[in-house]
Amino acid sequence: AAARDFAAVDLGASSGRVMLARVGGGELSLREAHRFANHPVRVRGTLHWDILALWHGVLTGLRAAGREAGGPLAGVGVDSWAVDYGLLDASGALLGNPVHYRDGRTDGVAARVAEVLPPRELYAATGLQELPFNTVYQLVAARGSAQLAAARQLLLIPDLITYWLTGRAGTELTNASTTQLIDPRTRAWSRPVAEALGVDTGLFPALRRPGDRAGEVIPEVLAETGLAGPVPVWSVASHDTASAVVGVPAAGDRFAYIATGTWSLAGLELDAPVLSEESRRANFTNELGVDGTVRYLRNIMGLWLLQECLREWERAGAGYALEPLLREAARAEPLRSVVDAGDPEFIAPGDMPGRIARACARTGQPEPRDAAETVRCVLDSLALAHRATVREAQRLSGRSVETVHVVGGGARNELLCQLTADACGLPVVAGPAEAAALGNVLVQARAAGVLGGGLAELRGLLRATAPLRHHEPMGDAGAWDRAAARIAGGEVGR
Ligand code: LFR
Repeated sequence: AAARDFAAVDLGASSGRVMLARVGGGELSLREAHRFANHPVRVRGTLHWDILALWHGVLTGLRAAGREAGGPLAGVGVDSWAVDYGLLDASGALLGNPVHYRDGRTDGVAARVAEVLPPRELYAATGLQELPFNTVYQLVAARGSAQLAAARQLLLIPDLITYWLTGRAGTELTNASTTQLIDPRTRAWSRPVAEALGVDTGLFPALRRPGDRAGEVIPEVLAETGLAGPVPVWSVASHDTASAVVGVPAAGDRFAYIATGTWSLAGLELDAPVLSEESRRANFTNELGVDGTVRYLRNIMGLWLLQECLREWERAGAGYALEPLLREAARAEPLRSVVDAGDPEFIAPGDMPGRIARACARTGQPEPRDAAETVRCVLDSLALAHRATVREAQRLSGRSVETVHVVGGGARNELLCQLTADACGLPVVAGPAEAAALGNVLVQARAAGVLGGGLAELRGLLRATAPLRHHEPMGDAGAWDRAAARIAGGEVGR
């Protein structure tokens, strides 16, 4: 079909962006219409998302996208990070700012929930890894609050933005699967889990699937953005990781992916969930993907470790530029010290260099002596966690892989990609960095009838159009084994 223009709204933990894509007739091109910072705000002890600032960024971005597009937009789709939500009152007004998943309100909640519903049963029913901030734990933490009592609807972040764009409320499935309230076998709400934990799934509007038409941009937003209507809004894989996996330029099924950004999400695309007790203990998750797929993966701390170090040094008045620091890190002694990059102790913000140094000391390793050594420790540790996760995922699922695809922002980090190839002992294909936005527009374009076929065809178009970098594994494979042995639990994560 002839090429059309689509806008992808992709909200990440450190920045949001509106990308303009041209798709069709063999073409797939993407450019950034607008990028804006995402600054979480702490007030009265709680860490919030500044959702109106994000909404403002979305509107500004849509205005820019509309201006730059050749003609009317054939669609808009929204994806973002997972698990977090806004509550609406009976009139549809937002009740307070959404709480950030890194807020401390969920501390200790998973343990309390475990007393009511044993982790074994929770995993068998939902297949979700235990992350302290899963939506279900946030809802248990919020139980009894005036806000939750006043709430008539709960909208996950991309669903909230989609609601403001269209006036229509829905719950998109890939992101719903991160709530820990969905049964990955039926791909519907798990009544037994909701009942056991006293969660009212009636707060969630009806489920929607990627490719469903969510609605169209309402007149108020058309006026605000200068877009020419009608503009359809499509449900995409609204969990950014689900969109990023659509955006993996893989051929066949013998591949692992690592979606890198604030987090590293490393794993496999499967046809069915793995709900074994062994899988639970290895803390693998079964999130839902497009076209009936399962994202079998583990959350690794990701570039958050590096971003937080940079913020801390900046606060201390010793700001470093990233590029020279990475060059110095590349020359630093390899594998001098490593930490467990799956450890939840690194989730909260604050003094990351100090926490890394203490983790090194605790495991009998030398503390990094300067910023470059700290950065090297972070990147070596991420590569080591990538390796452990890719290996474990294969073992637990019975699927073996030949290639590791690194997509997302971290694909631009050549040192991280090379270390990942070395650690995994597998070739790494790096790129595209904008996999989430690409996955978002591919699903829109298919829904709009501009593209056809399944994931294989969508990925074929990516391979034909996206610039990719190849890294062959090098170096001493045994050194990675020895480094892994230095950190307790390093081979199985948490
Ligand atoms: C990545 C991501 C992860 C999710 C984390 C928190 O951006 O969506 O998949 O576990 O953010 O929502």
